[in-house]
Parts: sequence; C-alpha cells; structure tokens
Amino acid sequence: MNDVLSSTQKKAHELANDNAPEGTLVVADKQTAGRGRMSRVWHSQEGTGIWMSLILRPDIPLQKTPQLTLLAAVAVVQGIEEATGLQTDIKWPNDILIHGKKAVGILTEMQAEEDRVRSVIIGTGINVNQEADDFPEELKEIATSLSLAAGEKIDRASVMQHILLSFEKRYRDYLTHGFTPIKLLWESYALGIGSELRARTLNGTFYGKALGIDEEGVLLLETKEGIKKIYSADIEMRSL
Ligand code: BTX
Repeated sequence: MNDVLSSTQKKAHELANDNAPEGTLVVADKQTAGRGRMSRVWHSQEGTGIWMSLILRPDIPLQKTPQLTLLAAVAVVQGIEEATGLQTDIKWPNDILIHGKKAVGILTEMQAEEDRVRSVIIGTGINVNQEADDFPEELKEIATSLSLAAGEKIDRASVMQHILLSFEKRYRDYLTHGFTPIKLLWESYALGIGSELRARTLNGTFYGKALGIDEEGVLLLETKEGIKKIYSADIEMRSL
C-alpha cells in the first residue's frame, strides 16, 4: 500500500518489467495521474477510493486478453455485493454503474512479446466514500460512489478483500474451464444486451442492437450492414 502514486498502473508496469510475479498488487490511497482508457484522466482523490493494479501472467493468446476485463468486472460486481449488499450493473466493456452512474472503471493493459502475453495489468478504480461534492464539476452528473448509493460510510478494506477473493475464484475457474462460465455470469450482470446502442470506436461510430458478447469477449452489434464485432468503444444506450 502506497500513500501517493502518480498511477498504480504505471507502477505495476515497472514492477512487471522487473519480473514481479503473478498476483502482485499495487494499491495507492491517492493517485496524482490516475488514468483511464485512451489517456483519459481518472479522478483518484485521497482517502476515498480503491485505486489498485494487479499483475497477472496468464498463458493465453493475445486476442483473449479482453476476456480478463470482463472477468474483473464480474469479480468487482460480486465483491461489492458481498461486502456491501449493493447491486451494480456492468456496461460493456469496463464500466460498473449504480443507477446509471459510474462507480468503478477498469483498465486492462498488457505487455506482450510477439504473440505471447508477458503480463496483463488490471487497473481498477472504485469510488467508495466520495460525497457528491468530492467529484469535480464535469463528473458530478456521471459519477457516484458506493457510500452515496448505500447512504453510509463503507469499509474500503472489506470491499477490496471481497473483490480480490472473488477475482481469485473466477480467475482459477477461467484458467481451468475457460471463458464460458465467466461469460454467463457477465451476461447476467450486463446492461443493454438486446437494446439499441451507439458504439463510438476509433474506426467510427456504429448504431445497432447489442446481441451479446462472443467467446472472445467481443461485443456483437447487429447493424444495418450486418453483425459487427466491437473490440473497444464507448457505448451509449439510445432510445429510438
Ligand atoms: P475510461 O476511459 O472508461 O473512463 C474515463 C472517464 O471516466 C473519464 O474521461 C471521466 O469522464 C470519467 N471519470 C474519471 N474519473 C472518474 C471517477 N473517479 N469516477 C467516475 N468516472 C470518472 C476507466 O477508463 C478506467 C479507469 C481505471 C482507473 C484505475 S485506478 C487504478 C489504476 N491506475 C490507473 O492509473 N488507472 C487504473
């Protein structure tokens, strides 16, 4: 546990480069440069959240690493429910929402050599004890915390412990039985399957009905042009 880090993700990459073993966890009480996908900022205030990055070294092909984001999301949903009783939803691929507002973000990054995974680093940011006023103006409408949802202060250590225990179980399942059991759990917590969505990707914006995820964890979108595989995107639900 570190008091302040620029980013637990950055520190975990350094440790992974120095051959840190699978299961190494970097945790900080505050991040000064917490990051989301595509270099976005992740607001990581002191003393309020869980900011952590876990190093994994799975023996899986590169194209399967997105599955680990979905596995992590399932573990977070289950850990939060076990620790607090709160029910949360997953919005593909990496947001965990409470009543439509973001309480958790997950960032999966990997280090690879040719077609081999050297390490996968799963960064998780969980808003635990923020009050509404703790969020900067631009997040007030879109972010929430576990304590705002529960109406009481939440023990961060307990949430973290339940999430890590759940992660360990799901990860063992995954290494032994593959992605199918995780996929079923993920679908049971997912929002928007069967609904019309807008997916903004680096290659353009696509509209269509979310059919679900495939065996690789990729989102299948039924568009007018046919079924499109979405590997990474920002998703917006739309009412037609
Ligand atoms: P993302 O790119 O899906 O989401 C980033 C977006 O989420 C931001 O652009 C902003 O709109 C919004 N946002 C920023 N901070 C918060 C917050 N505290 N609560 C709710 N919404 C917010 C999501 O990326 C992945 C985030 C991973 C963060 C963890 S923390 C531990 C590890 N270290 C690190 O630097 N990143 C990861």
